[in-house]
Amino acid sequence: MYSKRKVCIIGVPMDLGQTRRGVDMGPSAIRYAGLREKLEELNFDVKDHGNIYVSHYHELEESLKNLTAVTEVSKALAIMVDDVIQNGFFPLVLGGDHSIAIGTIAGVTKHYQNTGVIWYDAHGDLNTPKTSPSGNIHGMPLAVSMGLGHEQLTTIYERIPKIKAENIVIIGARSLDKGEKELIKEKNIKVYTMHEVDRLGMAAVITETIDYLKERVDGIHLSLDLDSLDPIDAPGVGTPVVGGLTYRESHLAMEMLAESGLIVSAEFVEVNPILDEKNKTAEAAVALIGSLFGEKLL
Ligand code: EXY
Ligand code: MN
Ligand code: MN
Ligand code: MN
Repeated sequence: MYSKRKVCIIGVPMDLGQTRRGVDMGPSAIRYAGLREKLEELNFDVKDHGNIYVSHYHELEESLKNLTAVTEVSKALAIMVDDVIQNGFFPLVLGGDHSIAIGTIAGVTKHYQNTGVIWYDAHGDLNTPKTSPSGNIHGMPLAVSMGLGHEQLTTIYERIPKIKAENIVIIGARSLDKGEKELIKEKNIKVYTMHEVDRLGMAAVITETIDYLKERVDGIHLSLDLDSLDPIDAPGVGTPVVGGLTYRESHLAMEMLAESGLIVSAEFVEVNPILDEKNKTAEAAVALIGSLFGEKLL
């Protein structure tokens, strides 16, 4: 079990799960925005494992774009996350595009009987090769973590429990494909789209999420895609969608999750500095991480 005060940063400069170059620089942008300083200010024992090796973009003929390379990175990341938890650290993974969640979640689930997942994202990332409109693997990681999708991706790590549909909560969705909507209905996955967030308010959404998960899971993984925020607050992402979560709603969400004590691992993904306004999106990521790790306003 990880200790509550030891955090290990892992960078994954992954841009192969989608086609917009630049998101491989996300880990550097987040570090440059003061991640380590923030965590040390909060009295955490911080270790930085550096970056997982990611090969350069290759034009290979594969059924899913860069399938082989994404598979290799996912395996290496799963091993590192597994090892970090084994050594008592909280794994804090920096993307890179959202395909990295395949590796992060595989490494985390080895340590829990029932891992919960909070998918904080404008998208569902629930596509399979059959339903994907793009063939981009960053639109598939949550389906893969449920055991649905290309066999090369769903078997990247030794026998690990797949994420159960009833242990997933998606927050911030506002761009779901037809196949994803069908899967959500078929598997009865709990989703708070922007409609529910607007109607209920973020405090109620997080309270309901914690109540829904806490009886069933022995730890929650937070997978936060910066495109969950409105592009006004997070312009530097590869697939921006208007009408998103505000900066303050997201801080409240992180502050409440910190209070719950249920978050055992986290990843912050899709920061693309090339598309950003200065380093605004990476700075938002660091600020939200601060709230997730207990930073108080007063
Ligand atoms: N649903 C679309 C697709 O599968 O191609 C767009 C996915 C965007 C994924 C970003 C990481 O959240
Ligand atoms: Mn190369
Ligand atoms: Mn995503
Ligand atoms: Mn997204």
